[in-house]
Amino acid sequence: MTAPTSLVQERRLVTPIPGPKSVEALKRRAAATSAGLGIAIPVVIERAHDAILQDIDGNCIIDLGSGIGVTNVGNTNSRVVARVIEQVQALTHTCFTVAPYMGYIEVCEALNEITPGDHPKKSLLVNSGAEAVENAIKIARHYTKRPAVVVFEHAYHGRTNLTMALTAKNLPYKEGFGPFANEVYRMPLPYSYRWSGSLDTITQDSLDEITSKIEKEIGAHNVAAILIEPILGEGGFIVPPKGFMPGLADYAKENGIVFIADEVQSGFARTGDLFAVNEEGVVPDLMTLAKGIAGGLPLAAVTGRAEIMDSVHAGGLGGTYGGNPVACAAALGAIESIEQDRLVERAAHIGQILNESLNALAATYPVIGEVRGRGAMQAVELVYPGTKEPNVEAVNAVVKYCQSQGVLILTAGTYNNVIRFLPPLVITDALLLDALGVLELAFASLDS
Ligand code: PLZ
Repeated sequence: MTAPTSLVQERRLVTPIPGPKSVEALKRRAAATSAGLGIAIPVVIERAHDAILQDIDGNCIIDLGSGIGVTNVGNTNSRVVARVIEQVQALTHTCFTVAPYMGYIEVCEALNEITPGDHPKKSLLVNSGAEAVENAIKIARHYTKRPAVVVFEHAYHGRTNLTMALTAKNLPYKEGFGPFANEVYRMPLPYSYRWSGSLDTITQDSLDEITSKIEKEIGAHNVAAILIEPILGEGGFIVPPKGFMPGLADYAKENGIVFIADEVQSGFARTGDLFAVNEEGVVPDLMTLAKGIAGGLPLAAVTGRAEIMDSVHAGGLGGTYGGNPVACAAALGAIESIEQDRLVERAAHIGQILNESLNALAATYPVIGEVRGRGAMQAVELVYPGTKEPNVEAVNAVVKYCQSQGVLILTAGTYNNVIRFLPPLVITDALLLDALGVLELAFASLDS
């Protein structure tokens, strides 16, 4: 068997970013790939391990994005790689609904076990986060025989037709791609930094407003599902106030509504808990899972109450590739790594370092309006000093500076003014501190 990949965990620049080979390759990218695809950093990556990405010019870049929260266990994690190699040589595909195989069953058993709640659970495997969300809505509608879906401001749930309707932000996700699916109702989200009411009563006030809107505008008896990200990802790492998630889950329960937690970005140890809902002991009826589930291979899942998952007729759910054997092997490796390498604790530790450093920066640079997040899911919202006006200019300058020094960071936010930090949970303290040093220089280089 091939030895697991390794790469020295050090930032190292041998050319400017982008280097000459990347410049040439990016010309081919522009000529060959759809202009509809964005790009965060203008380099082409050749190999990676844990938190280091090496580009085709030989630059070693610190990855603070994990491919948007995917490589929680590190890139080319050795447990994932070993299982993938073994699996790809044994069986590449049958289609689970044609002829089953053990990997799919084992992943579902693991998910039923590790997700919150000790009631009987079942799972469905698919290929992407959007597909998981679509299936969760299909199942909730089938189970309740109701049409309406309640979603929130600042939400992100995917790019397919139904999930575009569920996603809040127009540009870039929805512009020109309609018409969208109907029976989707958007509710206000208690975004404390931008909440106009009193912060003392934000939880109760927002819950009252939402439940009153549901009663008046939809009728609770017409609502199949309430769908929410426990910490909003693309929306800018908005953490709903304490008590909000439990309050929403209780309301759903009282009204026979399926409560769905979209943990695609917040799940798999990211927040210093296995799942973000664990923080307040919320037990969703269904959860949508993806990204961190399989250490970089395409896999996603819906996991939840057996009676809901089993309410669908045989043949009602499926897909050619869902739960592909190689992706399942990767998931078993990733789940093993989360447990054996104690990544929940590691995420909490990373979160502490990140949060302290970002708060220290905020004390010096008034362009940072707020530091927020949980565990290794932290962000800063940038504003024009003394106001809450979104400062996209500063975000772009900081991102560009970091890139030029070999640090990859991602942005987010409804107003495009949030910098988010989602490092692999195996990042060393030394590498993280090096990246944070670069970030400090980036803020120091701003004009204001
Ligand atoms: N639900 C909470 O964060 C994916 C989007 C990247 P897919 N977020 C990254 C982009 O620009 O396309 C996401 C998410 C939440 C669902 C999804 C969708 O997951 O695997 O990208 O379909």
